[in-house]
Amino acid sequence: MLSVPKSAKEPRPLRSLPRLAVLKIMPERLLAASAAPAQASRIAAGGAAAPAARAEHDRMANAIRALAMDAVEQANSGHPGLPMGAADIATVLFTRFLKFDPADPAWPDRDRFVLSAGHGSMLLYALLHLTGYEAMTIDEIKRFRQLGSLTPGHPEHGHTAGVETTTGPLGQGLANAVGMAIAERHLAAQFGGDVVDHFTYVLASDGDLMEGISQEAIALAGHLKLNKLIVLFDDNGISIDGPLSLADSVDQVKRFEAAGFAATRIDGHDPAAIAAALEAAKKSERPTMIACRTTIGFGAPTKAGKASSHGAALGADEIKGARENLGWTSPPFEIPTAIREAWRAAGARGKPVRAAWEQRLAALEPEKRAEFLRRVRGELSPKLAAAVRELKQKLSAAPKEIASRSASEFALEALTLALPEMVGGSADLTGSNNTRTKAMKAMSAADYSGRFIHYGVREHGMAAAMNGMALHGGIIPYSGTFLVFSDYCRPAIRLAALMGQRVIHVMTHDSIGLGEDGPTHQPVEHLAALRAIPNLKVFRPCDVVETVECWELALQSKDAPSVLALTRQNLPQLRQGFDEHNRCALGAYEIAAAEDDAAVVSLFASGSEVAIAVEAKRLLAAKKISARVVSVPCFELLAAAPAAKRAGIVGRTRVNVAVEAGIRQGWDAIIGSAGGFVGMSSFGASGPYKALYQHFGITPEKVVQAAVAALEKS
Ligand SMILES: Cc1ncc(C[n+]2csc(CCOP(=O)(O)OP(=O)(O)O)c2C)c(N)n1
Repeated sequence: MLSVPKSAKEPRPLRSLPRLAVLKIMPERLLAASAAPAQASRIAAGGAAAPAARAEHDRMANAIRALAMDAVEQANSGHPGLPMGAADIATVLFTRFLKFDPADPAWPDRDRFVLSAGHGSMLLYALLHLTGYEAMTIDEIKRFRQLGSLTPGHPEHGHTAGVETTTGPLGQGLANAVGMAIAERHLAAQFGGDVVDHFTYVLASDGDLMEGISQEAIALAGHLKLNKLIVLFDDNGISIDGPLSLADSVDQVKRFEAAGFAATRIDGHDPAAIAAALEAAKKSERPTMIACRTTIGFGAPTKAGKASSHGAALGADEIKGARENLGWTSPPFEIPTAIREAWRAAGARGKPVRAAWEQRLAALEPEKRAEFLRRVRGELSPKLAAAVRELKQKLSAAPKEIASRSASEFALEALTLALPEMVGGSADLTGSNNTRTKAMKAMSAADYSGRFIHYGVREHGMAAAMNGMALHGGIIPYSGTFLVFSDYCRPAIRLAALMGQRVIHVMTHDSIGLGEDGPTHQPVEHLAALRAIPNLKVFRPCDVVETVECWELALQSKDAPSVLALTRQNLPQLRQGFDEHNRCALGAYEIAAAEDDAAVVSLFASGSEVAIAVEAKRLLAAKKISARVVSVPCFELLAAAPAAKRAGIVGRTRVNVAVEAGIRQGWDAIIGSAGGFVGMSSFGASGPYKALYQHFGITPEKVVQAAVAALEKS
């Protein structure tokens, strides 16, 4: 059999060579295989299903291998190595452990399976096909990687039923899984184990574990003792450049143990060992990592165990040899009936389990059940509108001159009461981000009902875990960090936008206005960089009323993430009086009209610079130049507004000038390339913020100068 170290202390053997001995005996084993016994008898609610005979297991795993190599060959592109190597792990997991029902891919209490190594997408597509996800037909497998197919190069959530999260950028899936496991524990604490009680499994590769985000994710998971998180590490010792030894010598078992995991090392081609490790993991009081030693491209005669099987079609000769090694005699894309039936039976295991869950849900107290379902569907409570109205009424009665980060806290005090699904947090900047309300308890291993997560200094892990929570459902995650550190969150924010997930990032200290911390902490290009991400809403409210309105819009944004860019410095309340309508809803609006009908200048600004524009308007009036001011809290909403409305908001004055304490990029879409711009074109500097605004020329006087100069040219 395979040489697998028994303990974490033993050195890893060289694994760059195919294990021909194993491959040679496989056909004999397969010859002895009998027809698959009906698996329906294995259905066992709660516990693991009974093991398949070894020969049957092999045939089922080989079905995955065959589909993977045939689909990649047909597409002449893709990654056969991982599916072929991890087929045994996946077969044991999906036939014996995973709680799922292909008839209802969105069943809220299903176990989550995350393929973090998204390049191995054919593993997932083969599993979805074999276990009976209706849409995943053999034709879709044949159309692997073709435009419009359900089988894109990397798994895309929302595109293919059964794909829990979009993976491909390594490390993200693992961190998403941590978020899913947090969501499970939190919702179980709120709604009880009768309706929320599932595991989160993640298959992670060497690449996943080399990415820095994996450290943030596993450290958080270990700290929170997420014992229902089970990481299956496809420990094949190969990445694109060749053997892992070229670039890495981490003992992953020790690393996970140090983070608070139970960790073990097994032979990833031994179904009994895989099952035993999963059994133990399910009972663990800590999260578990199972390092499954596998051979990449298992079965391929010359490419198994080598990087050459990682990411390219194997080629006709190699596939022929693999078929021989595996004893797989069926033509491409054909699965023998007995094997197909065995897989379908595995897919049917979940049906009675789901029926039992539905009964338990029905037995819940009606109000609790309705609340659970509302939250799972992602519907907002009518309490939100009432809370926003009340906040705006309070502000019209007693205006507040506060920083928009404090305005956000003021909003959150009411919004988090209205929406118990809001789970906040901060990457160790709680007191600066103002994201924790007075009533919020911290979430901890001892009490998962807490609604505030101390993420530690882990912005990337935080953003990816938030994606996992949103994907899980039942939670609207929001976070806190400095806007400048959006760079540290960006890959996860991009995926939230791609997946259309409602996560809300509170990002404070949004400009040189943060002052003394200096240029390392002062965002300059960040608003533009975030606005460049499709389907991300970047809000930059100008005062406390806009902050409340932007929070409402972010919460209503069911299919897109949001960033709230907020100030450290105080801002005057520009919006006086009570207006029931959300004036930010179209992304921009005229906040200060010209006194007459003869406006020749439109001043556009966001956030803290709106007050500067309003003052510039007053100075222009003194020069008998009529101007209007448009507040632009959200570019994306303005761009999405009906054309006529947008044109009305932007207006048609002779001159447009924009002012924002960031770079110009992006503003031309609103002010035109001939418009004037007052903002930043370099990094900031350390100093008191008022001195910085003077130094960088972001002042009402400079706005006036820009307007006058533009008028002279026009
Ligand atoms: C963040 C990120 N960087 C780089 C890549 C490109 N890439 C895809 S797979 C891979 C490494 C492959 O090694 P491993 O993760 O061990 O997968 P295996 O070879 O076992 O399939 C790389 C660098 C990526 N997908 N994501």
